Amino acid sequence: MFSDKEEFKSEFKAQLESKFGKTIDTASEFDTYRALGALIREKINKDWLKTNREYKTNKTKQVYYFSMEFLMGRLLGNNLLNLDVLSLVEEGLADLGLSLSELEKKESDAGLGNGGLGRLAACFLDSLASLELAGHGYGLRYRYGMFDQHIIDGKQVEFPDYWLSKEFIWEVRRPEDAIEVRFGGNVSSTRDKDGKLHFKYENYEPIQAVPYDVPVVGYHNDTVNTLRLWSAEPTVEDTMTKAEREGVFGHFLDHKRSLESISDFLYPDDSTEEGKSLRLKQEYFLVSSGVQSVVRSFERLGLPWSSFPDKVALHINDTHPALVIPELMRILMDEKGIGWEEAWEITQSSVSYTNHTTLSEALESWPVGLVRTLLPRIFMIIDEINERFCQGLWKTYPGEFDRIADLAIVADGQVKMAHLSIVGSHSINGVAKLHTDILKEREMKRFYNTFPERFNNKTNGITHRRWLMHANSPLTSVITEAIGEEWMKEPKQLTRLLNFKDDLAFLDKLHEIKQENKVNFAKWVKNTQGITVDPNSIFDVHIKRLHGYKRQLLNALHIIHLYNELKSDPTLDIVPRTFFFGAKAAPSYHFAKKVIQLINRIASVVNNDPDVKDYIKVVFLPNYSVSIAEKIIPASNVSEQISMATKEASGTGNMKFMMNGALTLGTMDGANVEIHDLVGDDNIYIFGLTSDEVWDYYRNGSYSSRTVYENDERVRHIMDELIHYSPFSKGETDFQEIYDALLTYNDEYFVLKDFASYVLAQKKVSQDYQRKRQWNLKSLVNISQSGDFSSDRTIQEYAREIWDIQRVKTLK
Ligand code: HBZ
Repeated sequence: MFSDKEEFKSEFKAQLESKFGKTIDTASEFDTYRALGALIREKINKDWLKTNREYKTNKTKQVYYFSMEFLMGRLLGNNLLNLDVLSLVEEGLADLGLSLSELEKKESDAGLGNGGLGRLAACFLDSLASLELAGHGYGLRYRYGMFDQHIIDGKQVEFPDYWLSKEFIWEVRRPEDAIEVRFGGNVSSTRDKDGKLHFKYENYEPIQAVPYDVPVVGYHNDTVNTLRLWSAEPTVEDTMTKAEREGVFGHFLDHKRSLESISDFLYPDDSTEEGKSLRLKQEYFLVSSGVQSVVRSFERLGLPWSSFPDKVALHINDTHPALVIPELMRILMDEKGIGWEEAWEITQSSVSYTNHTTLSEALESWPVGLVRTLLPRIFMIIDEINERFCQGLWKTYPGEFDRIADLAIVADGQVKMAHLSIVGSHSINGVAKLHTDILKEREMKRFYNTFPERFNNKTNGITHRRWLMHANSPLTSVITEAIGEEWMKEPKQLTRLLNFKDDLAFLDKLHEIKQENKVNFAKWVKNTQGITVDPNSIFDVHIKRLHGYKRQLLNALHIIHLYNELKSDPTLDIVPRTFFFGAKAAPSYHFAKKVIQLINRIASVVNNDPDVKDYIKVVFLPNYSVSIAEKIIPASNVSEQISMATKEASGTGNMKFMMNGALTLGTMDGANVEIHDLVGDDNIYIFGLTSDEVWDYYRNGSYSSRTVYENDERVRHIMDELIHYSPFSKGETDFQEIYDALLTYNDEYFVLKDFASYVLAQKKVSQDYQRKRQWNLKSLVNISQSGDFSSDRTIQEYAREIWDIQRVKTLK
């Protein structure tokens, strides 16, 4: 890499001159950022080549992680960290009068994801490379990522996120590896003299998929894996031919644009399936280009097809890429001449699937007519998979029509993608223990009874490199001073911090770091939002997508309650708190947008009321992103993880906060259950109904939000303030919809039901926060147990139990 700081400086200056024709004095900050990026890329390239060569020569088994989303965030800082040149570069730049942290800000966040699912994929890539595992990401190169959120007049307004306008310095376009993907048209079949059927696909529309490769750098090793992002780029020839055929040269550009639109934008809905045909096109575009390129690489090994599953693992991140299954079948049968049984065996042994949700509105299904028109050959194959599967079921469960109809892949005029994924995979996993149990015992019970051996749990994780070492370097240093460096490669070693639980000086140090992070964050809030926040107040943070089940509304109602208490007794002794929110709502999710409006209304009331503003403050951070998460999590005291039990599959934010010493205030949902198991009752604030209690309410149908309203005066007061004249309603009907959801429609997510217990838990938080030493001890326990939630642990489990892959070489 660089032998020392001086070498870095001279290479950097040379780069600036040769590539950009600039000197330190004449270069803009953006030029210097690009020059630094180009220099680092050159260094990475060598190891990238070496890694690829090594995989090829050793015929290493490769994992391809297919995901419609990779929420990468910024890459510069993390690449420098993983390359072990972070401080060298930082110091070198400082010598030249430049600040690395300022240059880092020049990079746009690669926001190619909605939330947890997309960020998990990004953490997994970091762990794969860091553990020297041959695993790559396959995704789409959206021209527009997750929308840019502005708050105007207290409401969310969406703007396009044209992240590529700034040039994405890490990608390499590889036109030589382009693939043709085909849509529409029709299929005819003929029989040869041996009676074998041959399918001919005609009149289709071809689209070029051009890969852009992004290097994924492992931590302190020589491994560089690949994130391959496909872009739809029609060839001029195709477009011209079509225009010629149809005699519409005038529409040449329209046609070109309509083809390109496939990889234009990320769908911003994280938990509802809209069933748009462009979305299905995107899914097949990713799948077909990806599987074709995987098959090409496999063929270069010169091995028999039967060894495909020994060399390739295809993982599907939720059902979005489920067409991997029929696409691989199509290639093996139609292009390679393999028979159904063998093709099926190969496919099923190669594919594995992760489920991320049990929300019924998020389950994908596509109308048969749409699939048949857009992907005629793929539909035929899905239909045949379904036929054979149902026949098999008939043999095991003769006469059980209901069961078979319930399990069928094609039913009620729909293709059910979860069913296709289960039937076509050898492994199906949930993302936390509770979630996997719910899949096995409830949502996928019949499938579990049919294929029990396929189901397994892989509790999510996060990369401690980005979320602790990079985001919180002061805490990283203190940990390392105490227990040495090994934890960085083996995060479970963080448990050694427990040896310091009686060390007052160490606990004080943890406290000082948190304070320092809070002060810095408060400065950032002042600069960007113009809001003054008190670093001595409790930083209580609720950052995640806005969704009914995540219950930002419960937090908001509680703030109204605190406000009411303070107004009725201004002498009330309350511990000052700052409530931070960051959340994007899907543009078409009206209710979620109303909650954002309510939070902003509460902020404007509370922050401007002289009676309360020194005790409670509310800050809504617009355009919540990976970069904002990296700033706020190290500065947090309380982590709000308050979903309605049974609804949050895992959560990963909860893990990031814990690792940075914040205490969880949460329900027994998702991975909160496992955090609770690890830290124990004293080091977490658990409240609300448990999953079993929720199931009981469902079974009895006995929940009545109206009864809560009638019996709890506090609830009544808050609810009435939403619709009657109050500082929050301002006499308008803005929040009628929220009122109705909670009372007229019986509160789908049990917000009012859990209100009382949430208030109690929040009180306990305030009391405990005042006992500094105990609080710091709780914080220490959380950090020390967080190693279990490193995505390195998760990825090792996937590698061993699902993908059957091993480390390529040992760590340096
Ligand atoms: O996946 C999330 C779960 O809600 C969360 O509990 C879990 O921790 C995380 C990682 O396993 N699910 C999502 O983030 N889902 C999506 O973002 C999504 C995106 C597009 C869709 C559907 C869901 O069409």
